[in-house]
Amino acid sequence: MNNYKIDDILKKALSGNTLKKDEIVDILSLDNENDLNKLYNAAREIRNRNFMNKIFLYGFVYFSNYCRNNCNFCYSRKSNNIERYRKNTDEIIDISLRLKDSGVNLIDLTMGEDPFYHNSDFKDVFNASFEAKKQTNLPMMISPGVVDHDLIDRFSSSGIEWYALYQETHNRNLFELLRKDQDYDIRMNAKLHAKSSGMLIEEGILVGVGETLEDIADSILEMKKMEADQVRVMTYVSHEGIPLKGDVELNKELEFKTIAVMRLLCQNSLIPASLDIEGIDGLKPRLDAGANVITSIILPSEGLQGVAQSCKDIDDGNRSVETVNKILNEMNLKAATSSEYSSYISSRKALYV
Ligand code: SAM
Ligand code: MD0
Ligand code: SF4
Repeated sequence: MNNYKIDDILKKALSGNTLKKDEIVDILSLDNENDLNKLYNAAREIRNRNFMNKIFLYGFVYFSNYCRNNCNFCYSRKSNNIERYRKNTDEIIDISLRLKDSGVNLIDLTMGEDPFYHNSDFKDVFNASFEAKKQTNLPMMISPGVVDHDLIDRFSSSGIEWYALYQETHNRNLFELLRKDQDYDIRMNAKLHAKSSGMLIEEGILVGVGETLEDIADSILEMKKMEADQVRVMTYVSHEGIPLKGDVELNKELEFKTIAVMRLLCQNSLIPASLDIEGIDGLKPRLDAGANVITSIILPSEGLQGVAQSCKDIDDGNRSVETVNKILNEMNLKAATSSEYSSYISSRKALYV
C-alpha cells in the first residue's frame, strides 16, 4: 500500500471515525516494518487516550475440561483422549482467593461444556461462582460455553459481570468446520441475550484456522456492531491428536495486526493479550499492538490447564502477576487497581441503561 493511503486510514481512525471493510483489509495486508510500526503506534495512542497506561489483569480458572463438543481446534474436545478433571467448589474458592491475593482484577471461571453441569442445572457452577465472588469481592467472568437463556439470566442476577463466548469466526461456513455440530445462531443469540440481560460480553475470533482477511474484517465490523465490551483474537495453537493443523510462528503477526485494527475500531473496548498462545514471551508484542488486558494468568501447582497451551509457563510460575508486572514495568505500563477496574465496568454498564 502506498504511504499516503495508510497515513490517511490511520488518521481517520485516530480522529474517531470508523473504517470500511476494504480499509481494514488494506491494513491487515501490511507487511513492511515501517507501516506496521505506524499501525501499532496509532493503536497504542488510542489505547493510551482511553485507558492511560493502565492494564487490567485477569486470573484464569479452567475448572472442568470435560466437554460434550468436538470443536476441531480444541485440546479438550470430547474425542481427544486426555486427562480430565473437574475442580470442586472448595478448590475453586481457594484458587480464586489466591489469585486475588496475587493481584488480579477479575476471575475468569472457564469450563468445557461439561455434561455433568448440563445434567444438574449448573448447581455446582452457581455455588462455586457465587461463593468465589462473595469471598473475593472481585468482578467475575463466566465462560461456560452455550447455555440456556434462563441460566444466563440467573448468572446476570447473581451479579456475575461478564459472559464470554467466542464465535471464532463470523463466516458461517468456516464456523461449521470449526465448531462441528453446533448452531451458529444459538451461539450468537446466547451472548446477545446476555447483553440484553445486563451482562458485559466478550466476543472473539481465531486466526490461522483457514480464514481470509475479508473474514477477519467482517468479524471486526460485527464485533463493533454488537458493541462487545471485550474483543479478542487468538492465534490457533495446534495440538497433536486434534484435527486442525496450524502454525503460530506463521500466523501470529496477523493476530497482532488484528489486535491493532480492533483497537482502531472498538476504541473503548477491552482487548486481551493472552498468555495462552506464546506464554510470557508473547506478552510484549500484544501490548505493543494495543491490547489492554492480560488474560490467562494461572497460579502454578494447582493442576490447572490453559486452553490453547495446556501447560506452557504454568508450573514455573511464569504466568503469574509477579512476572507480568516486571514486563509492564519495562514498558512503562502499570497494572490497574481494583477500583480502576470497577470504574471501567460501571462506565461500560452505564452505556446501556
Ligand atoms: N468451552 C467454552 C467455549 O467453548 O466457549 C469455554 C472455553 S473454550 C476452551 C475458550 C476459547 O478458547 C475458545 O472459544 C477458543 O477461542 C479458544 N481456544 C480453544 N482452543 C484453542 C487453541 N488450540 N488455540 C487457540 N485458541 C483456542
Ligand atoms: C485466555 N485461556 O484468556 C483463556 C481463555 C476464556 N474466557 C479465556 C481462552 O486466553
Ligand atoms: Fe468444548 Fe469449548 Fe473446547 Fe469447544 S472450545 S471443545 S466447547 S471446551
